[in-house]
Amino acid sequence: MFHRAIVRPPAENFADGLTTSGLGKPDFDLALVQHQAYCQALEDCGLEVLQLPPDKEYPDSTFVEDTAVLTARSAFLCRPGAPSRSGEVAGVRDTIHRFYPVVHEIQAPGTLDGGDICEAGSHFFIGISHRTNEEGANQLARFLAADGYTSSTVDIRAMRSILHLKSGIAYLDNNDLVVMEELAGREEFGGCNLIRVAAAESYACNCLLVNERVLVPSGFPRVTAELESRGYNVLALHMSEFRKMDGGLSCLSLRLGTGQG
Ligand code: CIR
Repeated sequence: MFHRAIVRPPAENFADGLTTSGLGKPDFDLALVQHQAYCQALEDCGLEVLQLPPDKEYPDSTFVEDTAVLTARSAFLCRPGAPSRSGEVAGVRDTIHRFYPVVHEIQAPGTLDGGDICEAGSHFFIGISHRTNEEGANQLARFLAADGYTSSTVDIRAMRSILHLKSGIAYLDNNDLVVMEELAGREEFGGCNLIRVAAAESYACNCLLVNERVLVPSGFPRVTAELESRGYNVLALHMSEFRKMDGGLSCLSLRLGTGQG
């Protein structure tokens, strides 16, 4: 169960962030409205939402998930792989320290983005991407092992369709893993119940279980229907402006579990 989330609303120069989507320039006012609805949804799921101030120095800083990995046992400050985002970590450090007595940090030459880390029960899938390198993955794996977790890596560097591992997978409950068709054959996921998502709806792979609800981006009826048919209580949220900047639902928050902070 989660009881708190850390978010950072987009700054007015949000459109200057990194993107490969080709979907056009995001509308800042609409992004703010969508962000507010996202925060409201988290509150409706029972979370206290801690809003950090918008940070114009880092146009991608609304994607706060990439700056840290939070588990029930520890916190890890990331070392983002995009040079333009490396300064974002300093902006969450104090907040993370407020809630965790022990905070580990990924060290150079390791790089690691939170979007590449998928917690699946007591196991973690760690994406090796153009943002997270093997050194960063190994450092995190060692920290996780010391905490009693297992982990495995999933190399997505050859894929052009996704930025981070969690752009293509989401772990829900009961060993259910939402997975894009392109990743569904990977043996790394052999132990999970796969909920396969066709290419046309693959953006909806980045969905998010928050207590009793699953947040999904709106506009993906097949994924929504599939999750509902499996008994999930789905809540659809408009994400168009964040999608234009390659961001998904999970990227917009850091979630803290019961017992932390
Ligand atoms: C970036 O390219 O870093 C941002 N424009 C999008 C980051 C999305 N974050 C995520 O998937 N965890």
